[in-house]
Amino acid sequence: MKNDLLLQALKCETVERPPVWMMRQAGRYLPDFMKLKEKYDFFTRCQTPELATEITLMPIDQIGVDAAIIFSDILVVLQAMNIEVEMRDGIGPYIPKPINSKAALDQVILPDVVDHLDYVFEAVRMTKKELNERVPLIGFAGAPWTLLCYAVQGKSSKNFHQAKAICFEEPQMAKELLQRITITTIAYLREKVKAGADVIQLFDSWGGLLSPSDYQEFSWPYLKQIVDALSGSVPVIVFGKGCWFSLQDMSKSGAAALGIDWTCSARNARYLSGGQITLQGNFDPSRLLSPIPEIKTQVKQMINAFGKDRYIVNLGHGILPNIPVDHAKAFVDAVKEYQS
Ligand code: 1CP
Repeated sequence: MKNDLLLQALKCETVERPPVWMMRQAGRYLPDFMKLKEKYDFFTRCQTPELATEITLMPIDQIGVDAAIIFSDILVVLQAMNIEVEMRDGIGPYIPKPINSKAALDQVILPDVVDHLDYVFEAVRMTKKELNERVPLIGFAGAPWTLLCYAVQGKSSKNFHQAKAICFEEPQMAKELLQRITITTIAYLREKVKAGADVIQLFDSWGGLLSPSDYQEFSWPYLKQIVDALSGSVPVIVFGKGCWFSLQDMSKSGAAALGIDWTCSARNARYLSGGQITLQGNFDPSRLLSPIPEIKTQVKQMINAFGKDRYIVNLGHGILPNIPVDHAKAFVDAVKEYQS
């Protein structure tokens, strides 16, 4: 691997500078991506390995990040489980028949992931070939809790009340769904690793909606099963947005690194995670709207706060669609210019 900074940081090795990549770096704000978006709908982009590969490589060539993340979506796992998912303009993900009853749950299958999701594995193989060992490739999945949120609520929501209602009114049903998602996700990620993914990141984007004790019941045990199943083969990064309360458990789980959002200071994150594990984050994505000199100053301060080792520079959540490309590039350049 020509640039293995990310792998070094995940092994807690001493690095000349920390690696940098950005969550959701492969879409959203890049003009070339917007052009493809006019021509092909969302799931066509995911299901066509040539397109997924092209999109995955854009930020490597145009922004200079130290890792690629395969272009896909966390919701493809639900599709494989016989849950119909559409991507609607102005709404985002839309599930016409939400899983909100036992009858609906009966329709949810444990799929053969190779039959249903081979297009993802093909995209991983093709991207690995095109990358030609320039930088590592990250594969990903959603946490079972975050996928349950969409499956039950049927679309995005500020608070996912219907998803929570199922958990608290019908906990056995919710847990059955969480377990089926977990089993499918493990099979899916094992195939992604077989296809060539060097690192796996798990996104628990809605974990912070749960109380710490409910997180222990409805999210963490399922995430932990996935970490246990994968961490022997590749480094696993766990990102729970708003999940500062779980950093201690996560740090003892076998995960190689933990993602941090911008509401948690570097100092608190290091304290809560025990000070040994690699951390990733946590620039406020909106901060990329600041003038470039300000971005550069704040990136330097952020690296000083986390420390250059056991650290992966990233945003605290996905990049926003309205970020100017030169600002995203300035964020990456600031890391490359870093001197302690
Ligand atoms: O037509 C389009 O381009 C739709 C926008 C879009 C894109 C570019 C969606 C719909 N998904 C994606 C790609 C995507 N999604 C990636 C690919 C790699 C990359 O862009 O770098 C990844 C890693 C995801 C992961 C994802 N999807 C998450 C977890 C990360 C996060 O942002 O919290 C979540 C929650 C989703 C669901 C989803 N898919 C798409 C949208 C708009 C959403 C979020 C909707 C919501 O706010 O609930």
